Amino acid sequence: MYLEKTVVLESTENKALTEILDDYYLAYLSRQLSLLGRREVHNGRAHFGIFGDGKELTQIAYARNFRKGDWRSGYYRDQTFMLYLGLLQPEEFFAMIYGDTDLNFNPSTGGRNFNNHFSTRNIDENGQIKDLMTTYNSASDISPTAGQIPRLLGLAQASKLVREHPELKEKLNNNVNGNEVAFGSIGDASTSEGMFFETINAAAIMQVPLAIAVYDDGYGISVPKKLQTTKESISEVLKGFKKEKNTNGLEIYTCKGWDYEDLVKTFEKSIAECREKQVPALIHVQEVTQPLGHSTSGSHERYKSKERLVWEKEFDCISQFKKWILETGKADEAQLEEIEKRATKRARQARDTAWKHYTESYSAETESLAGIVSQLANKNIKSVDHSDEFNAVKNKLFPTRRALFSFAKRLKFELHGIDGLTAEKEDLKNWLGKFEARTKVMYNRQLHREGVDSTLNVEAVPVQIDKDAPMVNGHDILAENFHKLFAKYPNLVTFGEDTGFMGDVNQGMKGMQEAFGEHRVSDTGIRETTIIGQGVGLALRGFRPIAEIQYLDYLMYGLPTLSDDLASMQYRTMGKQAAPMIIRTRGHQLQGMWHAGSPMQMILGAMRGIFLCVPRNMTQAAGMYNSLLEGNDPALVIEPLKGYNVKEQLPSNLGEYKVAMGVPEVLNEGSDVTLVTYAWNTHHAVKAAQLLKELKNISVEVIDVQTLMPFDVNHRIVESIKKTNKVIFVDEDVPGGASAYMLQKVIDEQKAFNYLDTAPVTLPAAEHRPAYGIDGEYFTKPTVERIYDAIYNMMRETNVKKYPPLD
Ligand SMILES: Cc1ncc(C[n+]2csc(CCOP(=O)(O)OP(=O)(O)O)c2C)c(N)n1
Ligand SMILES: [Mg+2]
Repeated sequence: MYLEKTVVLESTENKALTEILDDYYLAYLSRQLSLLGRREVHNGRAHFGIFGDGKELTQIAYARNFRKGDWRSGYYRDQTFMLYLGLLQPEEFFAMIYGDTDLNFNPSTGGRNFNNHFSTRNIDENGQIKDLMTTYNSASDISPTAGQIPRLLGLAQASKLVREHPELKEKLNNNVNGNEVAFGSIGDASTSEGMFFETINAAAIMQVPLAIAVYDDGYGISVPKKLQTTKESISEVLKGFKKEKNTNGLEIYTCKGWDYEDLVKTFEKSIAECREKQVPALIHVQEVTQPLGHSTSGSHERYKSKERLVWEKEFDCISQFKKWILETGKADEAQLEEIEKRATKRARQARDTAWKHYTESYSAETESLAGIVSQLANKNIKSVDHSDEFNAVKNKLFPTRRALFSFAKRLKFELHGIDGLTAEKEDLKNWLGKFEARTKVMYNRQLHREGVDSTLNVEAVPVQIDKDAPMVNGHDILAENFHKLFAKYPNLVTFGEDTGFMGDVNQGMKGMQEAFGEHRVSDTGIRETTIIGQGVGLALRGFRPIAEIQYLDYLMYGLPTLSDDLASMQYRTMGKQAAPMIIRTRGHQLQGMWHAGSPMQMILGAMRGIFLCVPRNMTQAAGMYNSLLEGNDPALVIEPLKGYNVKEQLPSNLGEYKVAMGVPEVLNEGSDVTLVTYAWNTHHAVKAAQLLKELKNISVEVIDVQTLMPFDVNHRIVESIKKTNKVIFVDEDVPGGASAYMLQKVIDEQKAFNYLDTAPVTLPAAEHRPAYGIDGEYFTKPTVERIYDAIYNMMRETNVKKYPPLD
């Protein structure tokens, strides 16, 4: 616990007393931090702040029960919880508000995330997830309300899996012991979110050690409980979930946020039972206050009634705690005053240290820029003397990199037209280069794993097909390959709708549950958000989960968790946290508005940070799974729905061969037009290429990108265009969707524009969803004939004589 202990006393009674006074110190310190933090924003030394005032006692009582190996997944009010465990230092509290980018000083966010968004490391620089039983652990916080809840399911499930299968312990490098609890926290209003209810239901069914404390301060910003929660009470609402004798369900507890004894008792009991029996617990902490209002962005006097404000003052948990200490004679006024003084001093010191650290981090760069500005001033040329503007930037109360960089860039623009000043121009150029490189590290790196565990490092291993290889259904290749993977990786688990008993709706997991057990291959309810959450939590604790979403069109139900949590995890923690999970789904084509969609643009836009694999057949899909399990990047694999019952040759090195990420494959060599595509359209493309060759002697180079994220890392496509001078992008997303993404990558990033002799073409699906049936699909999506038309017309553009109109 982070504290300067009051006095160390011997007897049990005295120990309890010391603990109480320590708690008072911590609650008071935390409140001072909130007060000072708010002031920093209002003084203009920080942009924004959100604090945990009013919730101090609740969190102390909650954190008391946290053990090494446990996991927290909470929200922005949890500063006292984190202080109690020593996971937050007062200095760091301020460093977060200022946005200090020094990861040593601001380890939770490195300046990337809001203040009070906490995290601990779960992965080391070598990509090893380990030693989690020796530390207090916290998933990294996100701002979307209730977004922290789905992952609790996986964090808790990991304990259950290991308790029931102790042999897993060793396979997880002893990162999970089986007795750990996943501690969640959420505001009362955020329980209105669907993902909260979905998680409660799943946890109550699965019976996992998950505790959720609801901090009920009666408001979600300004909107009161009566508009948020039925009967104005989440514990009342959830009564139907309550565990009865011989049923599954949830234990529900209530207590009051200003009553220290009640809080301590309730949390002790609820967490002990949750830990021992692995029954989820909901602790509804009522009558909580929010003395400083929601955040620094507003004032609660605007929407709280006078009576409420009076009540909040009286029932402030620290005032009530003090009253109780005095009334029960545990300490006198003078003792408490001494504690208060000490806490206030500590908070101020922390603020000053953090501010100094933040501002000094600018010193070297500011000074070297000052040198350039004064060199210019010494030239005695009025137009190049920018000392005054520079001093204004330098003396800003709140220094920012933006102000410095913007000044330096503009200075560069100004000097550009002026003759001479060679040395100064060179110095400025160097300054800008160095500054930008440093800023990039601070803000633009770590979207994906960058060390030895980057999946980009996994090299391709060719698939081996023996001469007499049998032709089997696509799903058999997947199933046999998964069989090898489950044997090879003892921490591999999979789950989803119909994944377990049935082996998924398309039989890719056929026989897996029988072979590897229900704990590793399991069914879930229909609940895409928490299927993803389950994966995130399990991956954080060292499992390798494959979370199955039954069809690509239903990925949308899991999208918030994929986008807000999984995709941003690596980035928002600067690589300190990774959840290397695979999302397995299937889609693109198979007749039906919600069974044939290909919403790639949605994924490309919302899921940067997650690899996107788009195999054209099951041999390729299996090779992708083989690669992904060797790296630590999360990935989505979309198996082509039409391919399960198509025959493929059975490889002889299943589980071994690998597809390199971001490396396209040329399926058909050609010299007239480059056709770039992926997934099922590769088949249409190859057929169209054959037909064009046969009928018109047009030679098409067909390129399968294999993965959309990463995309053609070695710029293979532009090499093809250098030869053909024409490019067409074919896919079955909406116009302006993934085809436009590929176009941007190739034309803009790979600079293919210089090599084109006709306009680049995109051939996507129609704007609407794919209509039902063979015809509905045919007249919505790209086809062999449409590809033929498009390519012929491109040829015609450069040689009208040779290629007369098709009609
Ligand atoms: C999905 C989403 N919607 C809206 C918001 C904006 N927002 C931030 S906090 C908040 C209120 C949350 O209230 P509550 O859950 O009671 O927590 P409290 O702040 O009162 O502790 C809202 C609406 C958000 N962050 N995320
Ligand atoms: Mg609230």
